[in-house]
Amino acid sequence: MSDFLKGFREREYQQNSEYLHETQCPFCSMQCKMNLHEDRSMQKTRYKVTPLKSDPVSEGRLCPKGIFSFKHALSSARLRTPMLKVEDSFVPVSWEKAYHWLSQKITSVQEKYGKNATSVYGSGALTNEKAYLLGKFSRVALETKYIDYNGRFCMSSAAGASNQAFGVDRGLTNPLSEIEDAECIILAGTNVAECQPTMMPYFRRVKANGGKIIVIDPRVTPTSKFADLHLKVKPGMDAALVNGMLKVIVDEDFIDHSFVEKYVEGGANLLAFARTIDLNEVERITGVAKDQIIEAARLYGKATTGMVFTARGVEQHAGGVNTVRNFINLVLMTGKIGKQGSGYGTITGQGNGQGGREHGQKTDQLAGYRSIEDMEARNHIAKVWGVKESSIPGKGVSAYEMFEKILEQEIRGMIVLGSNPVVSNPNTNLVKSALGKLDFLVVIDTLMSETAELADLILPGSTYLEEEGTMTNLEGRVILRKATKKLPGEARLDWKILCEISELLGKERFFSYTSSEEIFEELRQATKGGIADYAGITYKRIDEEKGVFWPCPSESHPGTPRMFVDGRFHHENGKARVTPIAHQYPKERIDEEFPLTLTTGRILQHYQTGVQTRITSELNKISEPFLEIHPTTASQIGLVDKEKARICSRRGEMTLKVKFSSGIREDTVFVPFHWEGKQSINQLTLPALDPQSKMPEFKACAVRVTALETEAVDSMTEVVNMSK
Ligand SMILES: Nc1nc2c(c(=O)[nH]1)N[C@H]1C(S)=C(S)[C@@H](COP(=O)(O)OP(=O)(O)OC[C@H]3O[C@@H](n4cnc5c(=O)[nH]c(N)nc54)[C@H](O)[C@@H]3O)O[C@H]1N2
Ligand SMILES: Nc1nc2c(c(=O)[nH]1)N[C@H]1C(S)=C(S)[C@@H](COP(=O)(O)OP(=O)(O)OC[C@H]3O[C@@H](n4cnc5c(=O)[nH]c(N)nc54)[C@H](O)[C@@H]3O)O[C@H]1N2
Ligand code: SF4
Ligand SMILES: [Mo]
Repeated sequence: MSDFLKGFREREYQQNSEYLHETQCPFCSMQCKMNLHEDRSMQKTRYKVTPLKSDPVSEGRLCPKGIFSFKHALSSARLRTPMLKVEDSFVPVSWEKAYHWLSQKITSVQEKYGKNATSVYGSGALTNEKAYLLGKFSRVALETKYIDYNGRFCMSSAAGASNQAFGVDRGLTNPLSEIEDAECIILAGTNVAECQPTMMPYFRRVKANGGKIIVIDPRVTPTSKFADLHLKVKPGMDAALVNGMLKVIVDEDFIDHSFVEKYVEGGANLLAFARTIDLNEVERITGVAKDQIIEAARLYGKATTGMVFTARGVEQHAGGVNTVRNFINLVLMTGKIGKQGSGYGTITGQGNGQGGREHGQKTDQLAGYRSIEDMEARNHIAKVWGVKESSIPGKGVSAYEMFEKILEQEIRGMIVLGSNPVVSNPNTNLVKSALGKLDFLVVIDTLMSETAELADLILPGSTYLEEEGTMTNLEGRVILRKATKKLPGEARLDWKILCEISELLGKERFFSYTSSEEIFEELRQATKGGIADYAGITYKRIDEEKGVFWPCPSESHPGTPRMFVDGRFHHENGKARVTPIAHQYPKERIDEEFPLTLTTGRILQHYQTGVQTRITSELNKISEPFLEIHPTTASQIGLVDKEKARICSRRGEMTLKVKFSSGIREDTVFVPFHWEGKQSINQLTLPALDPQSKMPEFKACAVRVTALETEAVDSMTEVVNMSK
């Protein structure tokens, strides 16, 4: 343990049996800092959480998920011992036995079918240290090319677009503190009020300063209610909507000509394309009135400063990369970037959605956002790891495609860390049947997830309370989370588990870490000179400076809160790139049989597949699965508010309680994805992937909603796997 961390532990104070642990919320990308109070004065220890006023990101705020975030981590439902499946039920076993079983499995699968028959599935919830270690574990310990992670569903389209346009992908190009300097904000496909609630006050300040907020979303949300202008776009049609805005911006000359000339490549081409756009056609295909498009373009175009934010609403589409590029086209053509209060941001989702996508969990990537196909990058990483460049495998396939590889019997074994793919993938019927075909499935989790239930071996890992490490928040700020509690039962630290499995495979010399900080020290070397350069960041600096923004190439470098200052972009010629984007329709068009578009997303109380929040009664009791539908559409079908209806796509069918909302488009229905089993909407979603980012089209597929005959409710709750 470093002196500095020792110092921290000593700083924990004890007062009337009350202990205070400084930590941060494990959930979304805001990573709000908080204090966990532990009161041991009574027979049963009591806990509560309070926000940390000195946190520059949350500014001392917590949302309900944060306030109750200790519940799952300290619950009796925590996994406390390894469990091996014997004849369909789990039997607690010792670590020794678990590892013995696992090493035999890995060895026999690899001997029979080759190293690539084993695979790894990671997560954007993991610390940078674990994300980095998992990438190394898969390439050095398992020697497999098959590694990918749930961030594929989360960030990859915006990442792809940013890399193409700017030559680098860092969530927000500006710190949150600059939002208030923007005169106009565009929030496209992002429901901040429910998904990053503690970020809302930053936008409130924009309004207080006289700025305008535009929200683009097919439905009224707590975020859109706050907007000055709400464009209720048809799901999947955002690229067309932006083309409409670009047309107005060109015609009314809101272009920043000198910026485009100096710093942007492809401007003339885009201008010529934008002139050809027909606003009436845009109105027809997007469902947004022409006047509203013109108003939005004027608000953003006339503003001297402005920021555009996108999230999963525009990114989780088969054309997600192109759509985000079009939003960035808007930003670059108006020169609103690289300045105080002007920039672009994809609002990262998971706690370490940003860092998780930088250090090698992506199949085509090595630490520091390096490409696994770049010889220089491979040589650099090989040196840091102490292996031969030629021993580092090439790229495998994306997250969903790994399940297809299982069905093709190319993958025979899988280790999952920090994800629940049987609930979070599209078309989960396929995912479930794939997992059933594996020779072995190992899940390292802290709670019994639906994926863990299907495992052959469950290994009890660590939560945010027990494990120190760094997380990179939505701003690109690397922050340090300290360990505060002891592990329950026989649970072990995730990173130690990875090191121990490496040892089973005879690779202990590459994984001989004694602390998370030691892994971070290696990560610094591995990222040095890369795109996401952490070389200058140390635990000590993070603590003293309340986080350090990457890129930070040396210890004397201050870090980079604002990117692209003075128009310096990261492509070789220093210029950013714009390009004409032709809109595309969702892959599955509505028709007579399936006349409505299903879009999916989140609600305030639950987190992701719900494993961590469904067991918290304070959060769970105020929410239940539902299907949001416009009353006009509902009455045409004969639905009654709050009663069950049947929803059906080409891949499956389920029943859900109906919730009327006059705020949603009449041609669209919305279902959150937080529930499992028969209530999991991903039974119905479409696995169409963006060809560039491989992100699935979670946000649009064709469905039919029908009324349920009351007496038939029971038989119809059975999920019909229509793909069989
Ligand atoms: N409460 C809560 N907070 C979370 C999470 C959670 O599970 N629960 N998860 C975290 C994670 S990992 C992520 S990725 C983020 C996600 O954060 P968001 O992306 O903000 O959340 P979503 O609800 O998935 O989608 C946002 C909005 O997109 C809209 N939308 C759907 N289709 C379209 C479309 O075609 N165009 C446009 N413009 N909008 C569309 C939906 O109506 C929805 O309101 O949240 C993070 N925070
Ligand atoms: N229909 C639809 N589907 C979606 C989306 C959507 O908008 N619509 N959004 C997609 C997005 S953006 C995302 S990010 C994914 C999320 O999908 P998942 O990653 O599958 O969802 P989580 O519920 O976050 O699962 C995390 C699991 O890991 C465990 N866990 C968390 N942290 C740790 C840790 O540090 N160590 C260990 N050992 N275990 C840990 C939790 O207990 C939980 O079981 O879902 C995607 N799926
Ligand atoms: S905003 Fe996000 S990080 Fe902050 S308390 Fe809520 S869920 Fe946790
Ligand atoms: Mo996400």
